[in-house]
Amino acid sequence: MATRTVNGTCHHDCPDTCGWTVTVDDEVGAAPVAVKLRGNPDHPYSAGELCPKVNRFIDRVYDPDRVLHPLRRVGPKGSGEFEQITWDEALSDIAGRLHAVIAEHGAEAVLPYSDAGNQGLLAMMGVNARFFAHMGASKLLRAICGPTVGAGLRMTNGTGRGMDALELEHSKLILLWGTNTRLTNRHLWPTIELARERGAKLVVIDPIRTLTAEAIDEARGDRFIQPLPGTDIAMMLAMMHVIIRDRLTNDAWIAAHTSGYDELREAVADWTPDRAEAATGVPAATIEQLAVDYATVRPAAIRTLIGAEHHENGAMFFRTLGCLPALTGAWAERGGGIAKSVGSYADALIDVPALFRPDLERAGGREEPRELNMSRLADILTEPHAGTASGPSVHALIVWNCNPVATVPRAELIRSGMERDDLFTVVHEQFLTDTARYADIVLPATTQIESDDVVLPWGHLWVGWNGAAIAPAGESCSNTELFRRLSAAMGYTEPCLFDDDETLLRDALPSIDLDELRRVGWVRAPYPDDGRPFGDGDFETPSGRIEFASDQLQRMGQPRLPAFVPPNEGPNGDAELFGRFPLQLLTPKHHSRFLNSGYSQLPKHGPAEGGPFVELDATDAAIRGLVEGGLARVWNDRASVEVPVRITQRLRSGVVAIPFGWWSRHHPDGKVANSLTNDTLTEWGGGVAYSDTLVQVEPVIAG
Ligand SMILES: Nc1nc2c(c(=O)[nH]1)N[C@H]1C(S)=C(S)[C@@H](COP(=O)(O)OP(=O)(O)OC[C@H]3O[C@@H](n4cnc5c(=O)[nH]c(N)nc54)[C@H](O)[C@@H]3O)O[C@H]1N2
Ligand SMILES: Nc1nc2c(c(=O)[nH]1)N[C@H]1C(S)=C(S)[C@@H](COP(=O)(O)OP(=O)(O)OC[C@H]3O[C@@H](n4cnc5c(=O)[nH]c(N)nc54)[C@H](O)[C@@H]3O)O[C@H]1N2
Ligand code: SF4
Ligand SMILES: [Mo]
Repeated sequence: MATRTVNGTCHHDCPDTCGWTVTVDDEVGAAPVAVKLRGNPDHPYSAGELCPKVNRFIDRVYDPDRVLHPLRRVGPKGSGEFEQITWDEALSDIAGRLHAVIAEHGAEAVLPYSDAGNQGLLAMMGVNARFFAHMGASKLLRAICGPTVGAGLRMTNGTGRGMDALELEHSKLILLWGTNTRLTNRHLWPTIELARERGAKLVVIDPIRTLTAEAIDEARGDRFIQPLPGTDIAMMLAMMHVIIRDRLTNDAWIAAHTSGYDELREAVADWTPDRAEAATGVPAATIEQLAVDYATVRPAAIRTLIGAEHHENGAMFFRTLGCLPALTGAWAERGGGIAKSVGSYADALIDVPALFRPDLERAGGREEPRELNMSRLADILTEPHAGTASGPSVHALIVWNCNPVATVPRAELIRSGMERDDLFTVVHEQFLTDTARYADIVLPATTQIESDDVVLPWGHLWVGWNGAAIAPAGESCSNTELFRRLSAAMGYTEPCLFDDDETLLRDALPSIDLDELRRVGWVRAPYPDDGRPFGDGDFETPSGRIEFASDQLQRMGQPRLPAFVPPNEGPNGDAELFGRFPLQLLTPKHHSRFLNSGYSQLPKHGPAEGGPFVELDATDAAIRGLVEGGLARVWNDRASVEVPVRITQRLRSGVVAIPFGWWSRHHPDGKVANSLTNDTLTEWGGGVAYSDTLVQVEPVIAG
């Protein structure tokens, strides 16, 4: 066997952006075959380990269910009945339909719809932005994951920037706040263990006793804190109350680097731990202790990702969180501050105008097209003019890099929108996902080992090269190649729509030596040498200081100071709704073999995880006559979902959970967790509150 190895980088929407090595069998006369994919032991972050999702990636590449040819729908939308067609037929069908939609309704009736299914630079940002800008199509606000964290912190710090999470090795207190590190960010765990070996204490704050919470060792001073979902802001306000009351503030740092401190002090004066206990369900004494530890054990770091942004008050969560290190001056110390996504460090390497070519959008004096929020797909497809004050209904949907029917709130309404006869849908996919089943045309997509790319990470700083190890499987093509083909089929002649991958990468990343990157495999995005993102004490707010009081927020009609506004769809919101639906539903990432909805269909992944279920605590179950393993109906005004019951000690009474990531076909009644979830947007930042969902649960009586 003649084999060679090719280095690559995992493309998944995952903080770890691991380095891998693919072994390819080049047997003479046959097409090269990938025979092995393993973690690259030299990778500076992942160091040779992958994860239960990707360890079997080769099986995914060669899975018999992969879409390998263009398909045209022959049955009703959603039926999954397709016939194989040629690329030429597919492209001419698509171009014909798009031209007709544009002629009748205008280009804004076309909606590009994608997310980070492949977060390679080419795969996510390649020709697609130029193609749709040239067309004048509606724009998509991709804010279902992450932007709200930055938008919240920006109101306090002037930037979404934070610590490199590897700096946690220097911390003596680590708060894992709304992140399930051992499941979602497993390659950071060794750093946390290293800090613990050096004496760091760990606090996990999560409404679910997660896999990460299980690592808590109370004997060594660690703690698990379990607030009710959407209530953490009350706990932060009480922490600030205690820190100020007990004079644990760093007054010199506050005087030098912050503004609005007097107003903040007044705002938290009546936020006693008792009051926060009533809002959060966390004992006042626990909050007192957390506040004292946070202010006195140094350096103290808060690690967070995106779990807490998915609430109606998701932006304010991060705005308020940002005030904690400012009170104690934690940013001054190495290992102190907030570690969140570090995507902005690598993103700063992108020449944005060169890559996205926003000038195309306004070509010929055109107005900038409207922007539609991806989280409101249900409305967008079912209400005319939804999501914006003006503009046509959407009549063409081009989907790639995501599976919205399983991953976006109000799945049942999305389905009914996708069934519309006057909607033309194209899906570029590797598999016939819940979304692809609704397509008029399905186009086959390559996997990560079938094309070159550069992956910009958001969980660490190592930008990774991805080399194509094998040729595209079947007739599949990469995302950039797709948009070059569509450009030609549409008859477009703008030259930049036809840039090849190498040109795109060189233009997009002018400061990176691509040949060197290809040779070494990775390059580190610039980050301060002393480990402190704000070591100079400068902040990019209008005042140049951390803003406890924010004029900007006031102008936006938001509270000027950190404030706890309970979610409307929650125990302290709409009382009538809560009366009918008294349980808070979380739909978290739960399975170690799943990455969002991208793996549940595979034979070594879905079956090994069992199936979907609803988890609830023994008291909530007993009141309702629910028994372990029995079928339950979980419902609200949006949908009703049937799933088996799992009685658990992971949740407090009043909170239930259904894992997200399963497809329609895995659910007994075909309805996924997101059928139930809330698509209310966060107060600012454009995020979505799928974790503020109220439901009721009852047994399904057979017969
Ligand atoms: N195995 C696996 N790993 C993954 C993924 C996957 O699907 N599977 N998905 C990847 C993606 S796309 C992302 S963005 C990252 C996300 O990484 P994380 O942000 O770590 O993951 P989430 O599960 O979204 O949210 C983390 C935790 O937030 C908690 N949470 C929800 N509401 C609240 C609240 O009000 N307060 C507090 N304190 N906590 C709350 C949830 O219970 C959950 O345990 O993970 C990535 N990694
Ligand atoms: N209820 C609930 N809903 C959630 C979440 C939750 O925790 N709970 N998490 C949210 C979060 S954080 C996120 S990021 C979103 C994720 O939502 P999605 O972005 O929809 O994520 P996936 O389900 O992984 O779908 C990615 C798809 O891209 C395809 N794909 C992979 N590589 C390529 C490629 O190169 N080209 C093309 N064309 N396709 C490719 C995969 O086959 C897969 O079907 O879901 C969100 N929705
Ligand atoms: S999914 Fe995440 S943990 Fe798994 S290999 Fe990819 S980057 Fe690493
Ligand atoms: Mo995400």
